[in-house]
Amino acid sequence: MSLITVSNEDRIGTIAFNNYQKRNALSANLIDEVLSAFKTMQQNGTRAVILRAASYEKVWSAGHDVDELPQADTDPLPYDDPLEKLLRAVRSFPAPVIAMVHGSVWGGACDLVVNCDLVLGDETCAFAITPAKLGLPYNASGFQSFLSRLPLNIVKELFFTANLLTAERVEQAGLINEIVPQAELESRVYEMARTIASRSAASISVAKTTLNMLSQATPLSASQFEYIHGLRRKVYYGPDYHEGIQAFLEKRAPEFRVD
Ligand code: YZS
Repeated sequence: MSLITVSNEDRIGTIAFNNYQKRNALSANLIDEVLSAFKTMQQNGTRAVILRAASYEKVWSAGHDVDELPQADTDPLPYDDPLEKLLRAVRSFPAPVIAMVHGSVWGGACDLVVNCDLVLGDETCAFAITPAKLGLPYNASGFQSFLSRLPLNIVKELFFTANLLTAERVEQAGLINEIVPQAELESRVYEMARTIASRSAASISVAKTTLNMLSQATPLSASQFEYIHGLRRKVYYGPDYHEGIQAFLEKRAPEFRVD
């Protein structure tokens, strides 16, 4: 059975997560389906894509499928991880990708949302980024995506507390373009997509590519990158990551070492 639903009308594509049993966790299979939908939409000249959940539930997406994360001693978010492939597909899609968010957004799904070009949500939307609950060292490209969207102190609050930030807070911080009442969310999102589709596709495409490049243009030397990578390696080889994943699988709170 398909884990997403896909539709296309008037060159506006819709990709909807449809695996609520697993809280729309971003499994490799679900991501494969999304990547294939993006590919078809690109071939069809789709002018805007809306990324949403198939129904209005409490959770928009629970993030990376934790069952598919390595249990220890391996980089949990390498370049070829399915989530990373999805983020690159969103960034490189030649037309805008709009996240339409009802409900809570967790971990890697937050990274997905900040990589979307525009984000509209309703009063139920809330965002938590949770590597500190799993003892997981987040990757530099992920941090960069958050930093290109949010002030440093808000990124730190998200990563240090792993708490949900409410719709009001994320709107103030600039993560989201607009909070719209639930009853109007869908019509507002599709209205924005229709406006985009009526403008010059060539102009928008080059604007997206250029803005993405400029917003990510942080000079970092090779040795600084290797230093960061070494810090991450210590964490995914260390006890916290092992404990964090085990605790999730055993449905208990993690007990991180205090020394
Ligand atoms: O027990 P069953 O088989 O029914 O499965 C349960 C959950 O185990 C499953 N599920 C997940 N499976 C894999 N990966 C997930 N991320 C995930 N989340 C949930 O879905 C079934 C229903 O879950 P419940 O917990 O019973 O649902 P509910 O009581 O409605 O609570 C929903 C939330 C979303 C609050 C809860 O499931 C939750 O806290 N999930 C984990 C959220 C999270 O921390 N996600 C971040 C995962 N990590 C990442 O994306 C990054 C790698 S990082 O860690 O760096 O941020």
